[in-house]
Amino acid sequence: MMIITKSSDLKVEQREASRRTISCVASSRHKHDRQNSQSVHDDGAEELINLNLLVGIKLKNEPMMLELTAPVYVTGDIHGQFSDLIRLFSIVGWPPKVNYLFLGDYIDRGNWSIETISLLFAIKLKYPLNFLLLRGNHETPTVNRIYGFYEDIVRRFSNPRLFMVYQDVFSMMPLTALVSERILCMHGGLSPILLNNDISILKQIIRPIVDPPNPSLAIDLLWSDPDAHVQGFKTNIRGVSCTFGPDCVATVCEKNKLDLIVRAHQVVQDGYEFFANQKLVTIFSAPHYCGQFDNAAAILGISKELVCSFQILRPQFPERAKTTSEPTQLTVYKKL
Ligand SMILES: [Mn+2]
Repeated sequence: MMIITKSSDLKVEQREASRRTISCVASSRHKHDRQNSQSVHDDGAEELINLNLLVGIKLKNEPMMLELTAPVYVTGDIHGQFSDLIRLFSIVGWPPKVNYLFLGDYIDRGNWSIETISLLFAIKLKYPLNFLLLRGNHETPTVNRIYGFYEDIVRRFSNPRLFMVYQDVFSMMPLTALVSERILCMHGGLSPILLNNDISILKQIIRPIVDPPNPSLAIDLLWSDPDAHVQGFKTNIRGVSCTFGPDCVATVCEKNKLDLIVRAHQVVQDGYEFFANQKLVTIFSAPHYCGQFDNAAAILGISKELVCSFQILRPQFPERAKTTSEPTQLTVYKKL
């Protein structure tokens, strides 16, 4: 399934793609500052709408559960931390040099949501087969209306359509990915529905889903959290979806012959954190999150042989010059 796009001058192409995106959103900032008026002008909104429409078609044609083959790098929450995303690509490799699977939450919280989602969508458009984007809970209108994305859009663009165009694209994003038949990935976590069904049910979720109902399989995949003190499923203190215990992870893995579940959705101090006897790992890829945490970010590398390792991005404080480290932990998941 995973096909690496071949090109002789990939780096040049990539730089051009990102520069175009940046110049488009930068021009919106500049023009807004200069004119600060309601008049209709070319603020880049039309170009972003076109980008969204094209990406929407790509996403719509993907299966609801992506099935891919390692090697791949799995990335957690980004939350508008554009410069950290650039740092991540610089360290791990610019697409399409390596395969990427992102686990959602591209926007909100950070200051550069539009730049972040635009760059990711531009790369998705150029390299759709080895640059894969799952949906996070922030890629839903009830959330991104409140946590920054909507305000970014209305402040910088005069086109009222733009916000809803983004929601249309988000409603088409796949919710899960299965790597080499052994590693299941999603943004949030497990659902009680997975106790009584095998994971093929994940392929049957119907799109578009603008705002997933609570409760539902879709909302659990986007919102649920592991909790070591829980057995089975319990109400989540977030007020949405549920929490699940290590026993649920063991059951779902055993039933579906899975080695590992990879999810994002929670800040973890080292950028990654294991749960349930290393059957589940949380990945978070926004270092120094919101400027309020001193967490590192991590990217999970899964080799062709299903050896998992973590690339760590340290927060960039002046007193801590170290920006990355060697892979810290190796866990071998053998294919049977
Ligand atoms: Mn989240």
